[in-house]
Amino acid sequence: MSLVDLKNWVGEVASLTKPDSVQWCDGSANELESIKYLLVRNGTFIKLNPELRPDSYLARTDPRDVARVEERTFICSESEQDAGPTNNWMEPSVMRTLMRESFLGSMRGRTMYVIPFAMGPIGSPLTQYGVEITDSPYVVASMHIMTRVSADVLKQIEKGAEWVPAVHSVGMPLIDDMGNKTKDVSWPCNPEKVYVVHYPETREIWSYGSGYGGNSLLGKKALALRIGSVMGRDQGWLAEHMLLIRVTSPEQKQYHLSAAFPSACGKTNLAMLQPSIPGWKVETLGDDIVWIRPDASGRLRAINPENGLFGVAPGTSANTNSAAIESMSYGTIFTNVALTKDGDVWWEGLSKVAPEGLIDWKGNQWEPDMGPAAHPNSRFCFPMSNTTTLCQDWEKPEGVELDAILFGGRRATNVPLVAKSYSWQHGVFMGATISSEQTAAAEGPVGKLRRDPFAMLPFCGYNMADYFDHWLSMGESSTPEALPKIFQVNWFRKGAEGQFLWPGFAENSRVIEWIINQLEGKNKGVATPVGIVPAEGELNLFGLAVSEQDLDELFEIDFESWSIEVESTRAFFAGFGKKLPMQLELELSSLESRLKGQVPSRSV
Ligand code: OXD
Ligand code: MN
Repeated sequence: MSLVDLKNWVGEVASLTKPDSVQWCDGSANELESIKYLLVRNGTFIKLNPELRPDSYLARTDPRDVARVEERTFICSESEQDAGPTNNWMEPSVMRTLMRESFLGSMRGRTMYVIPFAMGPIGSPLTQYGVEITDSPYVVASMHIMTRVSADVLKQIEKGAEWVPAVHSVGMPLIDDMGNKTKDVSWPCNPEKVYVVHYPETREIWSYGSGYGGNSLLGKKALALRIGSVMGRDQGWLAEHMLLIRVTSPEQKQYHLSAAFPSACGKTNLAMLQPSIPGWKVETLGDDIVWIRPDASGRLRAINPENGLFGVAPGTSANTNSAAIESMSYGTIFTNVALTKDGDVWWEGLSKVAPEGLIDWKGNQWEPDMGPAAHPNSRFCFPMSNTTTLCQDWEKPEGVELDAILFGGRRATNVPLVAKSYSWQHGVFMGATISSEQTAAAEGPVGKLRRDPFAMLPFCGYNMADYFDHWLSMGESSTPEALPKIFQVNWFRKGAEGQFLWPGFAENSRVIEWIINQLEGKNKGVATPVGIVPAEGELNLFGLAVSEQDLDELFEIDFESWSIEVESTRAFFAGFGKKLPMQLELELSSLESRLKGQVPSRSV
């Protein structure tokens, strides 16, 4: 679609939504300043104390608009089968009628912003372009951080670059059909009528009723993952819910690792890891989304298409992620955290004791018996350039070569601390069978175990069984030597008393060290039914107080509970019917026979 198409489309959306005015964004610092000024004037932003936290703001959402709404997220492919059993689907023509009705006059009394943005460095062959239309200045300010908003995107479109049209409205017009005016509120939304809609064939996005980031910053989950995964299927690449890091060993050798964990399971912490073991260094390339493409030599190359971090605040502290704490010391937008007496922010886990005189995320004077002061899914949002652990090559247009891929989840039982897959196919099986205890990142019961294949359950824009197949085909198109090796990790295993068996955070560098030693062939590991785990003495435990018993439990593979896990995987796979790739069934049978067979289990 050309620049003329873009201008026509903007005109069409304006005549449907009927805003008071249309403003084209250019991504400049002045534009951001005036949007922030407007947000403070509207009461959406509270300016934090500039002496404590310069150029930073707090936004409080409507308490009904605090997370991604998966049951209102739709993949409207032409055929229902293409959306698959894990997505909500509606006939595209029916949804288009519904969207037209919803968006009709939805921006009355508001400004309609047109945001040209790039996912990836402008001009890079791996980059995708988009244009988001929104009536939310909060979205404009956040898109400035999370994507590259720039008039240069229009130049790329003029030169013929493809772009994804994305329309967003908070769904709360200020003037009704009769011409009556209503007063605006600090967080306009329409929570009873949320729709986050994707049309994969025409690569369009329409989002209505929610201002919360995951539903409204359409470059992120909607373009970079849902539409991105469809583009990847069609063009031979992968759009993944992963972090991306560079690890430098004491020998100064560099490795690049990506890792997929479900939402709010520690991707940002691993992305900014400060190793506890001497001589090792970790640098950040991305914390949430990675696009992976094979190069001419069959190596997989990865880029982070985002420009910022939108991380979960609770639990983040100088102990758990000191780099994140330093990186958000200025130029950060916080959403739904608590406000301190002196105009700074606070959340559960930032310090052991809550400061006195907090105002909670709903704007009320807070008392400890009132539940959390910050919403469990409250967020910080800062540009990649703030990141103190930023890797200088993070914007390299050709991306970095991937050496290892990690899959993880939040599992109190069964899954060992680390296991290496036996092959690419076995690694794909590990990704396809990720399950995790649910977090507050999405609406739904926290703690319930759910399958989240490749951590992509809410983000895969097509049939998940075809997506598994696409992963398998990526392996077939290269050689085992050129492909990254796949590992499964679990920092969250608990002992009989409900205590975490592994300290996690900075100590996870010990697991990374073992992984890299595996890549280098420096350690042999022990074959177990679920994969290769560290042999006795291979995991560097120097200076760490983990008891022998806890270590045994961390790697225990209990036949009974794994048999239940196998049955649950079988039932999960059955949901994909005939579309499930036969290689995954084979992997399940192999796991079953390894469990029944005599493969030695690890002794620590
Ligand atoms: C996120 C999520 O916001 O995964 O990154 O929910
Ligand atoms: Mn995420």
